[in-house]
Parts: sequence; C-alpha cells; structure tokens
Amino acid sequence: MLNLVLFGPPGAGKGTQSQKLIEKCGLIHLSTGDILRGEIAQGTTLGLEAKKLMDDGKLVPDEVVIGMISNKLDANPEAPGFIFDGFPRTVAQAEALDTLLEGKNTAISSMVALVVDDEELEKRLLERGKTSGRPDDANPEIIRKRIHEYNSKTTPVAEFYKQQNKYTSINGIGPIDQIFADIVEVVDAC
Ligand code: B4P
Repeated sequence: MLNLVLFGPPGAGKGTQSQKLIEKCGLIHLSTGDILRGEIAQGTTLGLEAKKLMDDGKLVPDEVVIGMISNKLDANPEAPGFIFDGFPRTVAQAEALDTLLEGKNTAISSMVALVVDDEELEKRLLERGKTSGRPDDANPEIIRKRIHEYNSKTTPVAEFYKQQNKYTSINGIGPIDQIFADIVEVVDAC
C-alpha cells in the first residue's frame, strides 16, 4: 500500500500535484483543506467554526482534522493507498496519523516536501485569489499569517518524518510537469 504525504507551505503546489498523482496512481486523495471547505459549503457546525479560523489564516484544532481523517480512512477500506495533502500540519497530527494507520496494519511510505520561497508563495496565492473566491487567498496579510503558521507549527512535521527516514525534498518552482516527474522519481512505486 502506498501512503504518501505531500508536504509544503500554503501555495507550494500540494493540491496541484495531488491531482496528477491520483490520475497516475489511482490513490485516494485526502485533502483536509478540501474537506473543511466542503463542510463550510454545507453550512455544518464544524464548517462554521472552521471558517472563522481559516479566513483568519489560522490552523483548525488538531482533534477536528484528526477526526475527519479517521472517518475518511474508515470509509475507504479497499483503497490501494492514500495521498495526504495538507495533513499532517502539526506533530500531534503526525503522531495521530501513525496510530490510525498502525490500526489498519499500514504506515506512511514517504513524505515529499515541495520547497518554494515565500515571495513565490504570496504571488501564487494572490493570483489564485482572483478566481478562487477564497477569503484566505485574497489578502496579503492573511497569506503572510498562513506562512507564519506553517513556519511555527508545521515545519517540525518534516523533522518527524526525517527521523523515520521517510523525508525527501523537491524544488517546487518551475513547470508543473517537471515537478511531477521529480515526485514520481522519488515515489518510484506507480
Ligand atoms: P489548504 O487547502 O491545504 O490550502 P493551501 O495550503 O493553500 O493549498 P495548496 O498548497 O494545496 O495549494 P496549491 O499549492 O496546490 O489549507 C487551507 C486552510 O485550511 C489552512 O490555512 C487551515 O486553516 C485549514 N487546514 C487545512 N488542513 C489543516 C490541518 N491539517 N490542520 C489544521 N488546519 C488545516 O496551489 C496554489 C496555487 O499555486 C494554485 O493556484 C496553483 O495553480 C499554483 N501553482 C501550483 N504549482 C505551481 C507551479 N509549479 N508554478 C506556478 N504556480 C503553481
């Protein structure tokens, strides 16, 4: 079973590359950002709570996103593997994911981190904000707050996977197809 974590700051290309990996490898895509935006669109209590935090560039509480991922894993017992996109974003989430996968007799195969500098991230997200309708893409101040959240709470997750010898980083700047080719070379499984 191939279980891949796509890692990187907001705007690094995680969602973009996940779509290409799904087409090639037939894995199940689990994006916590997409699931949360789905909850917001449906106007659920969880969505209303999450919206306040997301619009302000903050992370949603660990227990909320861990519960969402646990439900999705249970809902896909026959999956050939998963792409985790935007999850885990804290060490507590990474530890919880290890436990959830252990309970299913599987584990994370590897983490691929997309490396992109802050200036490029801000440019990409502001560009996407012109059409995405996402409040968190529309305001440079919120984008900088998201990058700050990433630097303070999410970067330690890379260390967590480095200690398990599962971490590889890739240059996330350049043509999307070239970056995808680099990921496929690292993953080497589909
Ligand atoms: P996400 O939905 O994960 O948002 P993201 O990081 O902005 O998306 P992504 O990184 O996938 O976008 P992509 O680079 O593909 O999270 C949103 C919010 O949800 C978080 O701030 C947080 O509040 C909450 N949340 C989600 N998960 C959570 C968790 N686990 N714990 C707590 N809170 C959580 O795309 C960016 C743009 O770049 C696109 O327009 C794309 O076309 C472009 N692009 C991609 N590759 C490019 C390239 N090579 N060159 C030029 N442009 C490129």
